[in-house]
Amino acid sequence: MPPIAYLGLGSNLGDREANLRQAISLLVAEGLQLVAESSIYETDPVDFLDQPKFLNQVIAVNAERFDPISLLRLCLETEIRLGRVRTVPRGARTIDIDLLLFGNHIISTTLDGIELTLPHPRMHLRRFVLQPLAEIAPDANHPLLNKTISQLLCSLVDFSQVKIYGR
Ligand code: PH2
Ligand code: MG
Ligand code: MG
Repeated sequence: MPPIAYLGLGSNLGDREANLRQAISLLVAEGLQLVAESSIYETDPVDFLDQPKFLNQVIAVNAERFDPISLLRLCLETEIRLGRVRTVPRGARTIDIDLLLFGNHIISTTLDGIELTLPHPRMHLRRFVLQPLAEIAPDANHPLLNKTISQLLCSLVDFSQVKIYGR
């Protein structure tokens, strides 16, 4: 079985839907094989509330040609290629690409100034991550909490709005 990685995509600036699509095509062009794609969800902002609504989506990729750091580097490079400028932490962005899970890896490291924590340290607290993730991988395991994604979603206390985006 090849290692499956789950990526969380988010956009709340510009043409949000086009930003998600372009992110996926750039990632695929760089050698990631798309295994599954959730619906697109429109979500209320969390953490930093005074910003536009997000579109969020989760994708599963076959990451056999990557290790966790090189995959994270690809995500960050793709954000830059799509014009992301980092101003307010957790604020508005054209595109955010977060590495949520990489197989069952548990990692906390910094390499060349890039911080990597796996599983993503806040993924289990966020409805805008767990709901799309549960759509494509309800039985995936959170290796640190030893719970499935659907179990995490059932006990989630984030009730911010996350609804399927009608195009
Ligand atoms: N990302 C954040 C902060 N808040 N809220 C929503 N709804 N969706 C996001 O992707 C998001 C957020 C920081 O990465
Ligand atoms: Mg993020
Ligand atoms: Mg990010």
